[in-house]
Amino acid sequence: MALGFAGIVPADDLSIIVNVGDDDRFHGLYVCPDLDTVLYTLSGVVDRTQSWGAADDGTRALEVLRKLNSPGAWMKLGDADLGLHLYRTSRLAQGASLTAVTEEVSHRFGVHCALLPVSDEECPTMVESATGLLRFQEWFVRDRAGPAVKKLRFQAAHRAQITDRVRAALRAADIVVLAPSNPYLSILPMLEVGGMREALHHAPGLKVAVSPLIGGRAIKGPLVKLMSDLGIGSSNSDIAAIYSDFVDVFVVDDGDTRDAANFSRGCALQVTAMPILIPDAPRAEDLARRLIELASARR
Ligand code: FO1
Ligand code: CA
Repeated sequence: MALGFAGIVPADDLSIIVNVGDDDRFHGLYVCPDLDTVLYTLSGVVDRTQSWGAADDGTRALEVLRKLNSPGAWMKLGDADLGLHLYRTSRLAQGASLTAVTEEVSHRFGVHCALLPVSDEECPTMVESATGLLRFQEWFVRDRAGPAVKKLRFQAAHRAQITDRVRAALRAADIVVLAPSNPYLSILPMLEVGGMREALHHAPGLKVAVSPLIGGRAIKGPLVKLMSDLGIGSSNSDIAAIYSDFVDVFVVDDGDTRDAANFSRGCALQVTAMPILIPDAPRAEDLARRLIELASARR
């Protein structure tokens, strides 16, 4: 999604607000997987098979950490990736904000749009699971998203605040797009940060959410299993309901128009269908263009 907009919108006009609920410390280093995934993707160095981490990265440091039984060595941090975490951790220790460090890093990686952590405060997503209370990466990577999820906890997010940069970006935007990510693991952790829902309510631009489902299945990740663990339906209408208090348009795949027609009758949202599968940059750009057209048509 980010790739699509970055390909067609001038860098100065684009802000990407990123989840920090997945962030954690490993070997004393501060790791921000979602910020780094966007950074690596936009700078063209992402490992395309994994869709996270840097391409052709080495594992020399990790092998030493594993030999030393360093806790958390199940998290695959590549050698080049570790360089980024070293830099970020030392700048944070000097008192720089995560927003400032991310800006430094992204400019040096050749990414010129605004890459904005939703908050400068730590707001880890906690997973209350069948095997106990886990940090997000423990559940997702170490335990391979296996333990059934009873509840997701965003307590730290409730106490944290969105940054001034995030608030300003939402106020200035002609269109705010909620990416087709997992609503529970990637979007809700941002909506739960103090000030976010209010900022979205007051955002004057068109607010659009893109469904993460095609033909009733998640394009990637554990969405349908997670929602069934949580006892929540995982249809387009269930997902639209999560966003319905502030979103203007819910976008479903053009193969799901019948689904869309059924649920849009009962809700205030406008439901629109278009091709939402974005396997490559041209398709992502095509979707971004169509979304921008929605906003232009409204003005
Ligand atoms: N995902 C995995 O499935 N296994 C890993 O070992 C792993 C390591 C990792 C290291 C750095 C990084 O930025 C991301 C990493 N991810 C890994 C992805 C990470 O778990 C993300 O939080 C997921 O993409 C979910 O958003
Ligand atoms: Ca994530």
